[in-house]
Amino acid sequence: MATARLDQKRHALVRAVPNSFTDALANFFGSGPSDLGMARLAHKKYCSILEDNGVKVTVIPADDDYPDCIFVEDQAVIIDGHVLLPALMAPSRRGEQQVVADAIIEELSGHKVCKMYHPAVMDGGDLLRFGDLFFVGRSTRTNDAGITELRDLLDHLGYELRTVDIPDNALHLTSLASTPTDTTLLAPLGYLDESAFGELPNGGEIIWIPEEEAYGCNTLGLPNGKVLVADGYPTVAAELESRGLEVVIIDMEQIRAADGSLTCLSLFL
Ligand code: CIR
Repeated sequence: MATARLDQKRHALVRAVPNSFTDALANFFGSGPSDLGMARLAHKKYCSILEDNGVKVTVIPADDDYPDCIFVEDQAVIIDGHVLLPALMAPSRRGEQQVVADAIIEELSGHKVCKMYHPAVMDGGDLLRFGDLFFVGRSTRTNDAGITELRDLLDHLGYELRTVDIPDNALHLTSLASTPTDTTLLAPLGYLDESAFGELPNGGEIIWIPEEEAYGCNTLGLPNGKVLVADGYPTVAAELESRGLEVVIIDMEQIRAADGSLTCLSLFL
């Protein structure tokens, strides 16, 4: 998930790959997963990398009624222990949320949970945290009413929120951008223009990546300075390594085929 600071990434919720994963929605980066075995292998590898790097991983069982259920990032927004359950735009994904919400509530007992209702809509994948600054994608999955509700929560927490318009050829903000550290933002040229994020606070840097490596811009930074990067995006890997970060490469082919990226697969509690 893209709403945790690096130091908050100690416990991740993930959801196992359902037998129906080959029916997952795919309209952007992918044309649909074709190999369930490879998808499961990639998911297992993802969980082991987190565990090997000191992150506790809790796995929610899969539900074959929900082909996209591995993408837990979309089902909840967790900011400093405050939980917002967004209303999902995609009808086939709405039923995924209750089980994820129950798992969060069990782990974070005592924290306040807010629920968003239609016509406000939002996918958690439209949120990106950059230290104390947040970005939200205005996309086919997140509308202005949803952004207003998110803004209420962030105002309450004292954080700034900026809106980024997502082009029609992309799903989410996190499909295009990530913050491998609390002061570094990766984004692709071509999809977003160089003023999309505004002026960053002191010490912040945007690394612009060539358009053909747009998918690779979704990375997952860990508290120990390692960064997960999808296999096949050499410019992304080289830019991070040149800044002293240790890159861990993972094969995301089957996850990408369902328009999913690294951050989509986890929620940090
Ligand atoms: C969908 O279209 O909803 C899924 N196939 C992909 C969701 C990816 N989630 C994310 O980027 N946060």
